[in-house]
Amino acid sequence: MKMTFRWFGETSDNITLKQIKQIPGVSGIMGVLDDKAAGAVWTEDEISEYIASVHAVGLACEVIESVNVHEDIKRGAPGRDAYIENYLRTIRGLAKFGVKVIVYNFMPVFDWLRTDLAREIPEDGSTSLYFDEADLGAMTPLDIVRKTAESSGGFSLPGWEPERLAELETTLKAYEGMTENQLLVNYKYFLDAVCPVCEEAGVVMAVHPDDPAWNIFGLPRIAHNSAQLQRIVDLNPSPANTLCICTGSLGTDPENDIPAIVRHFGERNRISCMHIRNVKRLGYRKFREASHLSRDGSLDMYEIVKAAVETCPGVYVRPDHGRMIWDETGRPGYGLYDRALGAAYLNGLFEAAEKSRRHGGGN
Ligand SMILES: [Mn+2]
Repeated sequence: MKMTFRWFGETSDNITLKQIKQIPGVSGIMGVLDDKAAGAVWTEDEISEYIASVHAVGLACEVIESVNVHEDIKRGAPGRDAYIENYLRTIRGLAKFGVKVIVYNFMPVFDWLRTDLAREIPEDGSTSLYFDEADLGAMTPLDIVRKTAESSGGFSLPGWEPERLAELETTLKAYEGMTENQLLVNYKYFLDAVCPVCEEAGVVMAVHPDDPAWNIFGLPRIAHNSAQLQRIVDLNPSPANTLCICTGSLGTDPENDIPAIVRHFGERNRISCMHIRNVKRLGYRKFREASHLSRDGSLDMYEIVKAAVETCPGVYVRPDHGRMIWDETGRPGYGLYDRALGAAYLNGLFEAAEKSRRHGGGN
């Protein structure tokens, strides 16, 4: 297990690399060039400068997240080939500077979605990200993007910066009538183009599951349960076609057995990275994010870590969204304190699971 921490870059993150370096057991970051629009090329200069800044504090930078896929690619629109060409250039550039895993998603229009970014947890007064489908019912996609921008302390919903709001309606319209199968056909076209280049460059793609784990606003979504993830794996047999298992995203659906999913895809060498966090389900399509501890949420974190230790021990992992605690302010879900506690807890579970395995106690 290589424990890492998400970092948005010097100008987009209020957390410093030095702070990350001081978290016990964290050896690297999962990075992102946060100001890059979907479809834009990440130039070699930009990549090398970013990665050099990470290396300068003694952290590794072998995973890059949110190399976002342009909507034209997901929609199969005529412009897709040019955007795929850009994507290939970015892949080659990242690989050149030591990146091994590229995390992306194939969710139409929306990345993760919440109805409240700072819901107070009654037991302790901390706040966390929250979702209730019933609240979403009364809101339009535009409402939710606006509300997110207003309540996020200057940070916007991934992909939907306020200045792009005007495009949202057009983009949503373009998906009207699209079926899951059409989306999968477009997805295969994308994978068939990128996988050979990844293999040549020595890097793998890792798709992040849908968050929450169901369809929203009538848009087709194709990555939120084991059968769907298997379908993605089957789209292209390349070893570069891998998964980023995000336990909190998949865990929003009680039907998803996360340890079983980890074992299934881990045994098949299809997991290259994991976001390991807990989630507390509160009812039908209603949940809040919790501390990473098993007892605070709906997931058995020990069983998840044990499954990973036993089937894919080399994966990159990181804690994921944390609560806001100790009066911290910052990017919702991405404060320092609760994620650092999460990393420490996960490291404890790894040590226990690894020793248990070595001593023959695990099966
Ligand atoms: Mn995640």
